[in-house]
Amino acid sequence: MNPLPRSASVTPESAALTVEERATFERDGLLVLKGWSSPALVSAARDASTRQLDAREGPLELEAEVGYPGAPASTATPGGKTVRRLLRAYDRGDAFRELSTSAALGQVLRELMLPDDGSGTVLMAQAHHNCVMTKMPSYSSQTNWHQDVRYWSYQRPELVSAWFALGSETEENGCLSFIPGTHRMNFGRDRLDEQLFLRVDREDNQALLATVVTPSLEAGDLVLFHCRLFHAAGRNRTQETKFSLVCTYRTEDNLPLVGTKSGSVQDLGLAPR
Ligand SMILES: O=C(O)CCC(=O)C(=O)O
Repeated sequence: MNPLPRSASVTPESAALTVEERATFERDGLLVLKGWSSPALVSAARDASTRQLDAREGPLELEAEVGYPGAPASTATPGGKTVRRLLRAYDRGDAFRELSTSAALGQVLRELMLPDDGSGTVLMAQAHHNCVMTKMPSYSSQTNWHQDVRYWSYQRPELVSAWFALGSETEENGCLSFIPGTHRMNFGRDRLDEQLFLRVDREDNQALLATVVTPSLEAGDLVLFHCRLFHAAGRNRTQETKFSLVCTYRTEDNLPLVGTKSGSVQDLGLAPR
């Protein structure tokens, strides 16, 4: 029998997170919740992802468009049509909606993002992430060290992303690595390259890279990470596509800036308890 998913134990009366979990997130900018999603929901999201990838259901983002190391040089070269993301995940079916806007997730996010008196609301930001990452064999790329917020435009760089593993994620298939605590640090422009990736040739950055963590994930695990936390991922060196749903959340008082991509789509409320 499958163990009860972690999310099922979250009730309106209970705190969703322990004091230690909240402290871990505050310190590291990262929290792994093992066994968060139910196997049935993960399986439905994975099946839908596989089906939509096979049918090339848009909107899609291709590896060649991103142009990261290892990506095909153009859409006309071998592997050039390799998909990196199924965009607009929320609109792609019930399983994605249930995972990304569940009441249980809302409770966790409120505990991490709202003031201690719990005032305010958390919204899902539709303009960023809101996708299924499809890391495919052969032509997937390497994502260098970056902060997600570098191209986002909000009043404050205070958003949290939720990464739902829809299968196992290991170094071999290109899982995420993180540099704990970097969400609380300030990085001068000279520590980043022209595309705002962390410069790995600098000694100060190398000292940080000695502290990297690479959590292996199983289907159903959830990773929450701060938008200023440096993270990276390798290529998929297996023969199987890795699928992960990733969505981003803001508090209602942290508004997207007018006229930017961040403010181009209406954000979404999470399910009430
Ligand atoms: O899976 C990857 O390659 C990394 C994804 C990521 O960090 C991003 O798209 O911001």
